[in-house]
Amino acid sequence: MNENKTNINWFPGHMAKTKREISEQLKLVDIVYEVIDARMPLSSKIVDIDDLIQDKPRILVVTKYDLCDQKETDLILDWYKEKGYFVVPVDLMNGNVDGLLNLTNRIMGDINDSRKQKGLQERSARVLIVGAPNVGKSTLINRLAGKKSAAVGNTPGFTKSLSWIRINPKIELLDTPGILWPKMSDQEVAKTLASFSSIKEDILNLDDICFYIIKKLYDFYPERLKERYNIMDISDMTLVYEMIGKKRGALSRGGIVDYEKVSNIIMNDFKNGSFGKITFDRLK
Ligand SMILES: Nc1nc2c(ncn2[C@@H]2O[C@H](COP(=O)(O)OP(=O)(O)OP(=O)(O)O)[C@@H](O)[C@H]2O)c(=O)[nH]1
Ligand SMILES: [Mg+2]
Repeated sequence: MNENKTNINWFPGHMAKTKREISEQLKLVDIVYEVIDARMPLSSKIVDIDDLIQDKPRILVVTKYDLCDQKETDLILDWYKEKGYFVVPVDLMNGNVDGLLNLTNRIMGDINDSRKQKGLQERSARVLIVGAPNVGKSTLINRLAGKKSAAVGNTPGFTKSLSWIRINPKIELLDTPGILWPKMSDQEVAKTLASFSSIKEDILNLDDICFYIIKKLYDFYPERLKERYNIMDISDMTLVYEMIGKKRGALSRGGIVDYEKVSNIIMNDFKNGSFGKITFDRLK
């Protein structure tokens, strides 16, 4: 198996550029939707987002709620709520986004009240979506915009012209989401993100991610690991791989277990939801 890759390069220059672009865009927006993944509501959170969006009202939009272990995820969402966040879980595949739209209108109502007091006109809410890779930003935009979406024109005076999509008479959305990075320097966070494909598999090696997935399943969902692979002890990962390889026929010529095939089996099973609804984060 491959040796551990311990140092991850997060391209700080690229990150700084993205942040600069987002802070430019922020001048034009009223409300930020910060998108996080319900299966990793802590790990997929952008760490230094508060500096970036400062006092803009923000809603934590928790996507993939249909895929998470709701009991565990709700504990973390309650904790966010206690800290004063607006939190809206969504299932973008089957559910609706009415709760998110209603909350947006409510927040914008307050903004418009204070605009009126200053003698300014009421206006529609301008929303910017930010979040880590693969958390569902584009799906959210498409879901909000629906079929009746139409670009409402570019904002002048900006180097890259921005397109706004009108969601309804009261809400407009910036059509390109801002992609930001969570706390990748933390190996645990990086591996959780890799497990749910929020960072590319080639950044961390596949065996490391699979070991991590097996370990997390063992810690949090041991009965499911037992059910699928008949594994009850993970003290020796080589044995774990042997078991899975034999059980699933991942053998090379001569009947020797093919470790690479086993890693692919684990990853595919995990991605296909074979272990059921899962949440990998826990409050400390
Ligand atoms: N089951 C389920 N899948 C979702 C949900 N939201 C998004 N997805 C899936 O998650 C994957 C990533 O969604 P995208 O919308 O492309 O994510 P993104 O944040 O735009 O990703 P990048 O553009 O790569 O940063 C897609 O396969 C979506 O179908 C959800 O609420 N439930
Ligand atoms: Mg996208």
